[in-house]
Order: sequence, then C-alpha cells, then structure tokens
Amino acid sequence: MKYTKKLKGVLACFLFAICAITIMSCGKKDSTQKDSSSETSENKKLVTVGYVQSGTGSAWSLANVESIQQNCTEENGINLIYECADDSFDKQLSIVNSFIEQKVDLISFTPIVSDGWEDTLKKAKEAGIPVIIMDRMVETSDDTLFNCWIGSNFLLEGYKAADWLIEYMKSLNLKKDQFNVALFLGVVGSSAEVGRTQGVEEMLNTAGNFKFVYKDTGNFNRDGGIENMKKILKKKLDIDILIAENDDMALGAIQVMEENGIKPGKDIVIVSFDGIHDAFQAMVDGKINCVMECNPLTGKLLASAVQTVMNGDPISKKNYVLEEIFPADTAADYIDNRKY
Ligand code: GYE
Repeated sequence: MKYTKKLKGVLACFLFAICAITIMSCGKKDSTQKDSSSETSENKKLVTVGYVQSGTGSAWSLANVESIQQNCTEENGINLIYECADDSFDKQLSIVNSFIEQKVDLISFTPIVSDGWEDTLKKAKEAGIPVIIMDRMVETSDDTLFNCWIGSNFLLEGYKAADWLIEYMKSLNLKKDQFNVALFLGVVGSSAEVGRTQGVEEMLNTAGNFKFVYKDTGNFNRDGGIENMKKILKKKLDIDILIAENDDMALGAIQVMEENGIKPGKDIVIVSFDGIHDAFQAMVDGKINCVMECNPLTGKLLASAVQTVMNGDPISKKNYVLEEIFPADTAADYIDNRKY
C-alpha cells in the first residue's frame, strides 16, 4: 500500500541518518572558535555554554532539562548557564541575544518555533559564537548559521504512530466504514508539531477510512488536553480515536473522559507521543493504546558535541536519536526501566 511504501522510504532515510548519531566528521575546522573564558579551581579551561530551554510544561521537557544539566557539567569541561523561555518566543529570542552580548563560548537552545531565528543566528555567527540546536529544529535559508542539531525525526514519529494505528484498527474488526479522529496538536509551528502532524495526516488520509473531525492545539501540556477534550464533549463530537502529540495532553484528555463516564483506551482509542512514565502506567491500565517514544535524554550528546565543536573538529549537521514505538501490550515489560 502507498503509505507502507512511504514509511519504508522514510525508514531507509532514517536508518541512514542514524549512522550519524555518534556525531561524526564531515566538515572543516571553524576559524570562528575561540578559547573558553571560565576556569575551574585547577585552572582547567571550561567552555561557557548558554542554553535556553523552550519551556517546562511537559514531563518530557523536564526530563530533557535534567539530562542536559546532569551532563553539561564542570567535570565534562562545561560551565552551563541555564535559562528557560517559559514557552515565550520573544523571551527565548532575547535570552539568546543576551548570550551573544555576554560573549559566551557556545550557544545552545531548543527553539520553541522553527521560524524567526535567521537574524539572531547571523548575529551569533558574526560574533564567532558556535550554535548547537537541540530537539526542535530552526528553519533557515542557510544551514551554516548553526553548527549542528541533535534531536528526533518527528515526521518519522508521525508515520510510525499512524502506521500502528491503521493496523490496530484493522485488527479490531469493527463494522465501521470510517473512524472519526481528534488530533491534539503540540505548539503550532514547532518542528515537533509540524513533523508529527504531517506524518499522521499524510498516512491516515492515504488509508482512506479515517476522518479528522477535530484538530486544535493543546500546546503540549495537560491543561491543553483537558480544554480540548471538554470542547469535544461540548460539541457532542463522536470520536473513535484521539491522537495527542504528547503524553501530557493525552493524560489531560483521559481525566476528562473518565469524569464523563467514557472509558479511555476502549471507547476511544488513544495514541500519544513521548513515552513518559505516567503514559506507560496509563498503557498498563489499558487507558492509552500506544505510545510513540520521543527521546529527551540528549544531554550526553550535547556535552560531547560541545567539545567537538570547540575543538574545531568536524561534526554532522543533523544527529538523530533512536526511538521506539510501544503498543500497550508491551508496556508492562518496559515500565520499570523507563528513565523519565
Ligand atoms: O514531545 C513535548 C515537549 O519538542 C519533542 O516538546 C519536544 C516536545 C515533546 O514539550 O512533550
């Protein structure tokens, strides 16, 4: 079938890209790099990294922050200046600009949205400050404006989740010609939202028997899930499936379903993204049917990329992390070993 062919194509590209995960060589020394300014008590030079997280409204982002703080340490040669933009793009821009003014050695950030970074990245380049983008991606006309990116293949996540859903709905053998789908989007314009939405929509539209009857953003947080589910009930929409672009929104929706006598995972099939511990628990309890993992444990990769870039060693532009899909019947085997 067309969507399976498409998935295979994307999977092939993905596997190819995965070869780059160890952050390997492919460029030449960057003359803009300079010596670090901070020093430890033993006089070991530290690299001062200004890092700004998008927000901490999801369990995923909390795990991401923890991973970055645990790995970008003095022992690993890094003096980390950590900031959080609280999901405000303007705040994030101004923090990155202040890092440039402070003349940090390297800037890293998780862009809230993809657009609007060009001028700031140009300024960083002119100031000779290398940039490592984490998790979500920026949209630029010139990819020399950043040194590398480390994150997830969001489009592939969308394809994989939708592929699982199509097969699962077939296996239920329901006497229905069409399944009504509600889609809760993440932060609109973030590459996590754009990729997942595209992947899910393309594949379900190609399958033919899925109809999107509701689509709105829940901003990747629990309140967003609660509000959207309430709207669905108020509009009396009859949905068979909820796809939530992160676990927190799914968990918010589950709360509302249960308050209204709806059995999540049974009356409504639920698929979500991330793979936080609470979502695994919800799968064990039969309330979420499948989770497409998104890996937030990228701090170690960032710490090593910082050293590679500061040494002027070549580095791959895009570095993908590995992620798996977890149908509910596998959750009990994995729940105790989940790290976030
Ligand atoms: O899925 C969501 C978070 O950008 C991949 O952002 C990340 C997403 C993640 O808030 O939970």
